[in-house]
Amino acid sequence: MFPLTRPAPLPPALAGLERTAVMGICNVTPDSFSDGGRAFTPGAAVTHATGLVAAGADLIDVGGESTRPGVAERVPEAEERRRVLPVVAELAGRGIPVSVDTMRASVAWAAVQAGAVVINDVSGGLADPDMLSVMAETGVVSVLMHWRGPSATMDQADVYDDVLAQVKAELATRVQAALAAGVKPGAIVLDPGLGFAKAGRNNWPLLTGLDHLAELGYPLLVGASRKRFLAEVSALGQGQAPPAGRDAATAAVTALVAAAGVWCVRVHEAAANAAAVHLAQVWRAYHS
Ligand code: PMM
Repeated sequence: MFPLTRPAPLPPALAGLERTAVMGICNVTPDSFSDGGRAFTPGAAVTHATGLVAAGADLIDVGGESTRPGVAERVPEAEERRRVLPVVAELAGRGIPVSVDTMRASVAWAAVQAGAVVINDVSGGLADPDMLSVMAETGVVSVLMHWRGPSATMDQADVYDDVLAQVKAELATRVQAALAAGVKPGAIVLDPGLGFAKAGRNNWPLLTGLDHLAELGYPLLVGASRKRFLAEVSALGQGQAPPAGRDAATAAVTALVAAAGVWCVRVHEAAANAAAVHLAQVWRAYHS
């Protein structure tokens, strides 16, 4: 177990949390892999997000671009803004902490102006040369995920000798780039990027080796929710379980990584994951 660390510049409701935060996913897309289409209009997205908060989510991650392996096409910037910004503004206006899931610096900037308190860039600042400057200028909590290229081709980038050591080293490189761009160390959160350029077997060393990633000195975010590698464990039917049927496995992972001390889990379903986080909080309290 490593200490539960959290990034500094957060709204009081999140900064005061003594447990892993639950980040509810609100994909405003017609094509995300597990929930695409469910929250495609702004009104439906807000309803979905407030339902996640009612079920126990501490913050909501709003995204307008699918990252589905192999097939995701880039969404034009104007369309991404049209999807994301009204939802960010509405949720922030209701006092809900909002994260924006985007690889575009301009969208991240506009979302922070609309009230977002976290920038979540799955490319770790690699997809848009201006992203790290926006992270630095806004000063908000910034998630740098391990990434080896766009979703359309990332499955081919899944080549590792030692996945844990290489992901750790590549995340360290992103941290150096962020610090060089002026991002404050206290704003940085790291994410191993489960399922991104990682075949099923490559996700497990990352999940079980989180203490090694924590040695980098930054809070961690884990996004295992409903991902394909969960369905590959035999009890779930050798890859047959549909994404929403992976919620039980997701909650099990949440309990384990929350007990290990991650800052945040990014999940599609809130109730079971919030319960898992609370259980892990008790577990940590009794752990000597
Ligand atoms: N996974 C997805 C999208 N955004 N962001 C972070 N930080 N970590 C992740 O693992 C992550 C992410 C893909 O899942 P989705 O299509 O269900 O949102």
